Amino acid sequence: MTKRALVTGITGQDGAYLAQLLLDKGYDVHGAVRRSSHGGVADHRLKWLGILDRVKLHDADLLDPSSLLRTIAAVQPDEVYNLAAQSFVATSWQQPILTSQVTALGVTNVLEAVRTIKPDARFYQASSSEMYGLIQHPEQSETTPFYPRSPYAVAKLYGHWITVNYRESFGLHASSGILFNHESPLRGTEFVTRKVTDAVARIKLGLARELRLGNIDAKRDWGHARDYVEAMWLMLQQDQGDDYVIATGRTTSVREMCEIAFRHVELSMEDHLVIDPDLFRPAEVDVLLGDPSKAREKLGWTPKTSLEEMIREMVDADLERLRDRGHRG
Ligand code: NAP
Ligand code: F7E
Repeated sequence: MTKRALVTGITGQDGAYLAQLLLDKGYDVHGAVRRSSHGGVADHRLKWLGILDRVKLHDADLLDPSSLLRTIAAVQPDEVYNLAAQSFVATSWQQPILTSQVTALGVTNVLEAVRTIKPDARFYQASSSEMYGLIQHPEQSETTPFYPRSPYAVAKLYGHWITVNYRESFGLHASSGILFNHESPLRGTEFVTRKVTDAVARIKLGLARELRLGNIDAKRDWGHARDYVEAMWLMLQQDQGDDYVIATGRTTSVREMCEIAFRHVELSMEDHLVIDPDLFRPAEVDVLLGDPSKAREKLGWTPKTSLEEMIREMVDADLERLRDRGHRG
């Protein structure tokens, strides 16, 4: 029997890679897409992966419960992956109410639709290492206490606990993946890795001269999105829903990540980097380092791509994109 999956946030970085993985596994893949005035732009990641014509898209917004109910009724999914969110931490201080509505309450909207229409569907919630914030232990695992440091992180904490609560209250097969930062050539350019690789490619091609960053002493545990979506799928293949940390177990500063990118194209970071105080955040998450032991032992999951390999892949993809654009004039 062909399995059916519904992915919210299918137009985002993870949604696109997850859709590709599920198609490769023979799933019938459906995505919930919110309305955009930029028709044909929102689905650019699905096009980049060459899978747009293989997924079925439904008009649904996390802020509109009836659109979720109708979509779940129409799709009758075996698995629901809730990846939709206002996901940019910096924006969450500019739009805290919207962030709470989508990233926190939106999770309840999806869970309610699942509980009402398809309670036997397996549910995945995209939780985040940002929930650890002001870290309470040098290595963060499923049992480390949370201390969120942004409206985004507070919203994700709600999403995490409402998922746990629906599992415990209603017996839903609901899992929360506490994913540490994961990146790829499909990452939005507002996030620091892609901002760096895009700028490095532009500087290399003579299209820009400088790269402006905020706090380059912040440290993150960075992995590849392609590896991380596999962990999401593995969670829903277990007999019971549960919570899992997905991380590499290595932490690197923004400064070192940036050096890797410049080194790849034989440029010196010092010649181009400008520190901009306006890019510092009201409250920072200084360092994150995940302990993925449980995922390794229970899911058999390990990351495949090193930070160096990923940054090189991202710089190369940005060089190619910019060169293509140049040819098209
Ligand atoms: P992303 O690229 O920003 O994608 C977010 C997706 O959510 C997009 O498809 C967006 O649609 C959709 N969306 C936003 N508001 C919506 C609404 N009101 N209704 C329906 N859809 C809406 O994020 P990502 O990096 O793929 O991350 C996927 C999920 O994992 C997010 O929940 C994020 O918070 C979480 N997460 C990410 C990381 C990471 O490092 N990437 C780590 C931990 C957790 P549009 O295309 O229309 O904007
Ligand atoms: O920042 C510092 C910034 O925006 C990383 C989201 O996917 O991962 C992501 O959240 C670090 C921070 O990611 C710039 O201050 C310095 O310390 O790439 P980021 P994030 O905030 O860690 C988590 C796990 C999620 O769940 C989120 O959805 O880099 N930094 N200078 C900068 N960051 C940005 N964006 N831009 C700068 O110029």
